[in-house]
Amino acid sequence: MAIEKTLILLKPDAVQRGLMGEIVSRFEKKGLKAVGMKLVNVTKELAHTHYAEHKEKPFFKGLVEFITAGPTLSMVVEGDNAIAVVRKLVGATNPQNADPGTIRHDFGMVTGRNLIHASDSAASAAREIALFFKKEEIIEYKLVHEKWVYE
Ligand code: IDP
Ligand code: MG
Repeated sequence: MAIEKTLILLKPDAVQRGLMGEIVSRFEKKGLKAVGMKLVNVTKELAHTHYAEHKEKPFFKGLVEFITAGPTLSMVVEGDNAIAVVRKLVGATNPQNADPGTIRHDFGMVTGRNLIHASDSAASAAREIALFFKKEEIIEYKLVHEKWVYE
């Protein structure tokens, strides 16, 4: 097993549309463990750092406006191969290309309102978790059902 942690942000559209519970529930039901969770008002500065790889893109200004437009639910989840598992549950960047059953397909219509962010690699996960969470905000604990999720 390769137990990993990954960063998930429920973007302001997900929060405003009342989809937090529905989306968090999907991660819980899958068997992932929430080890960090809080509402964050992403500042312009944090948005620029988090999305630095996109700063030359035409959509960058709109992306920063979107992610700073209201609170995000910021989460760290943990599990076997969690980075790839979460990206699969999230679906393709454009909700119209995302597979049915994924979060972006099931709740989204356009790329600029695609509900959720998830780290795309081990390096991104480490960088993004450190940007959004202090060490003491990550809670290490056992779930009683772990032996029924993993063999
Ligand atoms: P990802 O979130 O699936 O990893 P990225 O290509 O890393 O996708 O883009 C980051 C975010 O930037 C997307 O989730 C989306 O919110 C936004 N974005 C990407 N491409 C576009 C676009 O063409 N128009 C508007 N927003 C975009
Ligand atoms: Mg990305």
